[in-house]
Amino acid sequence: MGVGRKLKHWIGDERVDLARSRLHEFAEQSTERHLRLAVTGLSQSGKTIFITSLVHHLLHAHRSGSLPFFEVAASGRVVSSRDLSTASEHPFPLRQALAGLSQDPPQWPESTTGLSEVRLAIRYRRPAGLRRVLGETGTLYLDIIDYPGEWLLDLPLLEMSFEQWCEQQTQLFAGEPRAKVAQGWLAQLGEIDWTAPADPAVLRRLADGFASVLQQLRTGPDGLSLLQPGRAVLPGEYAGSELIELFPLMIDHWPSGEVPAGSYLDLLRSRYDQYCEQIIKPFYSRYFSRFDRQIVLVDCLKTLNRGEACFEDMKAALSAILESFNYGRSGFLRRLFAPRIDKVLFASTKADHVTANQHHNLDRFLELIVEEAQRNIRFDGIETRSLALSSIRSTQAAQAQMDGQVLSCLRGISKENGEEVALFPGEVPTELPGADDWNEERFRFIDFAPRRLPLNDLEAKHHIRLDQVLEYMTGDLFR
Ligand SMILES: Nc1nc2c(ncn2[C@@H]2O[C@H](COP(=O)(O)OP(=O)(O)O)[C@@H](O)[C@H]2O)c(=O)[nH]1
Ligand SMILES: [Mg+2]
Repeated sequence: MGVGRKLKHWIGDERVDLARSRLHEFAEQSTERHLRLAVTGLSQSGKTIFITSLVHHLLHAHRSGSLPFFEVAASGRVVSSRDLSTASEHPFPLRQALAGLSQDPPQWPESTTGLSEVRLAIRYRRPAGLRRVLGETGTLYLDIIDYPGEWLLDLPLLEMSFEQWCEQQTQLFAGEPRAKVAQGWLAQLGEIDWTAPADPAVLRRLADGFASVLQQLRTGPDGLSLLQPGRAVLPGEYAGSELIELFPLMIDHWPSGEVPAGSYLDLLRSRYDQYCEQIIKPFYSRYFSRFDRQIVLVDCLKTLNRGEACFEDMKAALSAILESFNYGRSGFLRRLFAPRIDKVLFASTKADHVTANQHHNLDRFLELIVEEAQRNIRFDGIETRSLALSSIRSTQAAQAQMDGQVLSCLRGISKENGEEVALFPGEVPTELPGADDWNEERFRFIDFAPRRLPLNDLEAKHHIRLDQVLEYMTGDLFR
């Protein structure tokens, strides 16, 4: 403003004065930019590894050439970057993850269960044309937030009463594999008089039982994802809290008439309301509403391996998750806060599990799964695309001869037994599989042990397309 005032006296022209002072203000504002980039996905989709590798490559972007499609890095405009995560309330375990991945033999990091964040400051030189107006350099403050996709599965509860939720879950648990896994637990529900005065210890036992049913469904052979309440699966900061001792009442005969105060049913119903008010809503208003852009990670290959039940369930879970970005439909999201996310990237992780000629199929396959959600998101004015990537490329291309033909194969170390394997993992379908496509032999995408991620001297071959992710999500801000 000071400069503007002086100019006014000197030039004596109101209009010039105004234009100059605006420019000056703009220049001041634009030396610093902030971006809150959220990363989510169901558990094991690859969030921790993705963030670890992305941040590692970013922190080396000023001197390694590992990000050829990330323009600010490739053109040598990154001056330096700093990790400011210690200032955060929930720091992301970057150092531990890197230590494991860079040791010999390298190890995948432990799985994480809550929300955490990395804070980076990236100092960059502006493109030549903008330097004169905006100054030589600028700083982007980049927060990357990791949170479980499972928590987004709770959003629909906000629009349902406890009774409606119970009815919906009863239908869901009538199907396999849920019915079989929950059988014993469901029988316990039948033994209780739900109108009798509640004993909190009994409710706790049942809630623990339900949480372990959900865990079994998640880790069992079908690897289910559509599990509620999300905090019973991944409690985060609510571990051990009474607030998450909640389960759907799935009984044949719902008690009729007035619900006596202090009864089991009364207590369970008020737990449900508390869960909505004290856990779901605060998550959206405190965290979700402050995200600027979102990356959703999906492990498409796992679901193809595990078969139809896993695949269909993941598809349903994913569309439930994507409701959180569908502001048009979710009117109550708008009532909670003013939406601010302007870009959503869907990424199919672990692309190193397939040969390079299948990456395009993997892009396409993910697109098919999220097609409808993407259409709705675009309608709301949000930019979106899908992409296959690998955070830590752990396989190498190889070739094999079979019946006189040359086949593209992969070589890597098996995660399960640590032995070197060479295999032809199969093709990624370019259409959603129908009931006939699920035969045992079709897909063989095995898990690999990580290839060592060096602490220095990073190269483009250590990942697949992380640079494209960075360019799409942040490229426009390095001006
Ligand atoms: N081959 C390969 N495996 C990966 C990659 N990213 C993740 N994984 C595998 O996926 C598992 C889960 O990843 P993690 O990041 O912990 O998932 P999260 O639960 O979403 O945080 C890891 O233990 C690895 O086995 C990758 O880029 N390549
Ligand atoms: Mg994790």
